[in-house]
Amino acid sequence: KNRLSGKVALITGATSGIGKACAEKFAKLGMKLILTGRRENMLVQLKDHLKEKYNSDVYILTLDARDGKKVKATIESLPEEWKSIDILVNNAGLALGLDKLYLNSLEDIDTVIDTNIKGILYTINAVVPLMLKRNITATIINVGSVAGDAAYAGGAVYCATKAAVKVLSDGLRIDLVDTNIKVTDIKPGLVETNFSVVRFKGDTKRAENVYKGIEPLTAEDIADTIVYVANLPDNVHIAEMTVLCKNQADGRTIYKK
Ligand code: NDP
Ligand code: 8X3
Repeated sequence: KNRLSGKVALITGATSGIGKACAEKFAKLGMKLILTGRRENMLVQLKDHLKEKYNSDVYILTLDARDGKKVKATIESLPEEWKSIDILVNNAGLALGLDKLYLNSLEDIDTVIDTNIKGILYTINAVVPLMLKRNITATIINVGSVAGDAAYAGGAVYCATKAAVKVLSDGLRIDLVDTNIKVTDIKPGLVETNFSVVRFKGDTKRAENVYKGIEPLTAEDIADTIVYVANLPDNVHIAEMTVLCKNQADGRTIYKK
C-alpha cells in the first residue's frame, strides 16, 4: 500500500548516494520533494530528471547543512505549500580520512562533527515546529550508521558522530512521544556510494578497495529501507534499524574473500 503519494519529503544530501536514491524512490511513489545539498548543479540535474521521469514536483534548497542560521531561515521561508513536510530524511553526512584521532586536522574534525551532528540538529530545529503546527502524522528518519555502535580503527571522529545520531534520535523520540511524529535511526553497514571517495579525498583506488572482496549494499538498498520506514502504518514506530551487507557482522567485523 502506498501511503506516501502526494506527501512532502525533505531529504538532506540528495546530490549523491543514499539521498539521491531515496529521492528517486520517493518520486516514483508520487511524493513532492524538497532536496538539499551544496552542489546546486547536481540538484538541478536531479530535479529535471525526476520531472521528466515521474512528473515530480521538486523544490531545491542549495544549503550547507553546517550553516544553522541559513538552514533555519531557508526552511522557515519556504512557500506555504512546501512547509507541509511529512517525511524528513536527515541523510547529509561524511567521513574524512581513516587516521588516528590525534592525527586528524582540526578542519576535518570540525567538518565531520558540524555536518553529521549539528547539521541534523539544525534541520530538526527548523522542521519539527512546522510538523507540530499541522498536528499530522510525520516521520523523521536519521541516517546513522553501524559505525555508531562501536568504534573501528581510524574511525573515532566519524564513529562518535554516528553514536551522537543514535542518542539524539533517542532524545528526540522522547521529546515527541506525546505527538504523532515518529523518529527512526537507520544504521547502514557498508554501502558503495561516493562515501569512500569523499573519505579518501578523491583517491578512487583506495575507495574501491574498501568494497573489494565483499558484496556491499547499494544506495538503492538503503533507500528501500527508508521508503519502508516512511510508508509504515501510523501505529508502527521503528526506533532503529541496522542494515548490514552480508559479508559483515557489525561495523568492524568484515569478511573479505
Ligand atoms: P555520498 O558521499 O554519496 O553522499 C553524501 C551526501 O551528503 C551528498 O549528497 C552531499 O552533498 C551531502 N553532504 C555532505 N556534506 C554536506 C554539507 N555540509 N551540507 C549539505 N550536504 C552535505 O555518501 P552516502 O550516500 O553514502 O552518505 C549518506 C549518509 O549515509 C551519510 O550520513 C553517511 O554517513 C551515511 N552512511 C553511509 C554509509 C556508507 O557505507 N556509504 C554507511 C552508513 C551510513 P553535497 O556534497 O552536494 O553537499
Ligand atoms: C559508513 C560505514 O563502515 O564504512 O558509516 O564507516 S563505514
